[in-house]
Amino acid sequence: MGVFMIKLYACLGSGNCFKPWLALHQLQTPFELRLVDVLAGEQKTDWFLEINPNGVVPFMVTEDGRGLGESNAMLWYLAEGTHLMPQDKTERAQALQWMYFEQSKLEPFISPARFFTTILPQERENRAADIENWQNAAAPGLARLDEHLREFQFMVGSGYSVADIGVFGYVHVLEEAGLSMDDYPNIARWIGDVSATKGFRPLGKLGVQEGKAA
Ligand SMILES: N[C@@H](CCC(=O)N[C@@H](CS)C(=O)NCC(=O)O)C(=O)O
Repeated sequence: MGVFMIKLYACLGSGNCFKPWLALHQLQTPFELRLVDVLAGEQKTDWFLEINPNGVVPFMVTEDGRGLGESNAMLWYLAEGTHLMPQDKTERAQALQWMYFEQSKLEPFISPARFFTTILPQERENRAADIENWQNAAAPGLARLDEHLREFQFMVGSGYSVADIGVFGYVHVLEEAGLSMDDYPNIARWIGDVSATKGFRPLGKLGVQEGKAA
């Protein structure tokens, strides 16, 4: 255990920022939240680039003062030694498998489709062709996920884990990307189950009454 309180740099509305934020709440780990205004470009300003030269959020500074990028790496760090980490070696690898799947087959398409549909709706018309391409590109990954969740209650067999949080981040807001939950009944059931886990908080609560100055 280090000497600092974990510090999470995050922006409002982001599925990637939501992931470590939700894990921190569910694990009841004390942390400090610093909101970064991505729409205003704050992630590319000098003060933030000094902390994270990659210029993106989420970014986490751990108890020993070292920095960590990538939402799913943060989840892995937070889950270590807790009930969110599967006990079984193969299940730990399966958890990683689904977290890579999320970053390669789901997030790269759901996230921009949602951004230009819901976060910046004024761009929706200009980006209509791109949005449709992203929606089409997300569909096979979502169909595969739906099929998996027909067989399993959660992402790995033993129950709710770090993999559920990683996949949930963007999948639970797929309708904000113009996709329909009616196409994915098992995903819809799983979203209900994840939302009912202990200490769950919705994405809309990120930053509400907890943002702090730098
Ligand atoms: N793969 C990264 C994605 C991080 C990312 O793209 N963050 C977005 C917000 S969700 C961002 O900071 N965008 C601003 C930019 O790229 O300048 C993760 O999972 O953490």
